[in-house]
Amino acid sequence: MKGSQPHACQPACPCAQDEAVRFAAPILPALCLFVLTGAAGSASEGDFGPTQENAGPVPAAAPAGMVWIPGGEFSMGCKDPRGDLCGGNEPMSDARPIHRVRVDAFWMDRTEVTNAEFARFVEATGYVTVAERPLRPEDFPGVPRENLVPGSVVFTPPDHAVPLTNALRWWSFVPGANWRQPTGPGSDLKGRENHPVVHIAHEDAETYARWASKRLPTEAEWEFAARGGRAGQAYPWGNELTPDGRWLANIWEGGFPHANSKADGFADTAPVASFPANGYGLHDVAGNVWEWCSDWYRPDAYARQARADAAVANPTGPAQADSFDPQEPGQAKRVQRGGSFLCTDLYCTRYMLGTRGKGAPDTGSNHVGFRCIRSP
Ligand SMILES: [Ca+2]
Ligand SMILES: [Ca+2]
Repeated sequence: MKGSQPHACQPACPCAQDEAVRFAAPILPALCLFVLTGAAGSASEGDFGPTQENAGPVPAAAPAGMVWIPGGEFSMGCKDPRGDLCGGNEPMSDARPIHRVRVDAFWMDRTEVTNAEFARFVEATGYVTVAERPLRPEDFPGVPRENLVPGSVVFTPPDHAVPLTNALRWWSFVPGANWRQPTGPGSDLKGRENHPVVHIAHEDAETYARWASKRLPTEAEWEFAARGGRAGQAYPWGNELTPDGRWLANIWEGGFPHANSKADGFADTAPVASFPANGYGLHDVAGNVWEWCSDWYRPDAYARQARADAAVANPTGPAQADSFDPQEPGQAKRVQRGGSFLCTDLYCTRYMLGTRGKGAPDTGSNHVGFRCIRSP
């Protein structure tokens, strides 16, 4: 990133680097929200070794909308990006140690699942997403019945700068918000058919995947694919956030959360594939919407699975009972990857390759979606 122009990044982060973001409202997605504190404690940086793709021909007849990911051995994780231009303020401790991992080949959706694709699934199956279902009083003891209304979490930014210490300043539970009504009653999908579907809970994504004879990727499969055959890069396109001043992902520019400059062209989700694909033909593996993976989250997952003597083959992450988020103990979480249109180097640089996100499985929001894979 040396030689980058400073104007390509945001002004200096207004937050102190040791400032903890503390909020544990169960309605909130994890995502960009958990920032600035190291999750896993110290871990060795490690080094990136080469990506060694599996040999062998690409099978004929690619499934519609999918690209071939050859699989192979690669270095998984990321270095502490603080101090790098555009590296943000987070140590990304949960993405270390960088370690060798091997994954088998698979097909992967070249884009996030779109509203049009999800609508075909719902039309064929009558599926009702988690955000559309009535809330059961027994699941919410003590909550008045009149408050038990279906809905989801929507980005509702203030019109002025606010301290980045409490995500409730820009997230709200909106009754009636769901994939059909991304910002709540009165909103719809008109003109958004080719945008990624949002307000997707983990089970919604899994159910869609099964219907499509696909599955969700493991975190290792997702990262191998997102790296596009390259090793140790900060972004799918290289090591500079905006080469030649070009924005190559739908993230957030300007003051967060109040003043999106839309320098990349989009304040909200963008139609899928609005930006160039990575080396494997995958679009939007950085930004646009977060993508669910099949793994349960814990911050020390890599330390537990890494081997010094060999690559870890096809890791699937910890068991549900072992899932742990120090920022919301007691809430098992699934891994999410890639960041979203709300990620910014002022607050959350999880569009950087190798970084990790997490979310309560029953909680979608208007920046969480998914894509699927299929084993050959
Ligand atoms: Ca944007
Ligand atoms: Ca994405």
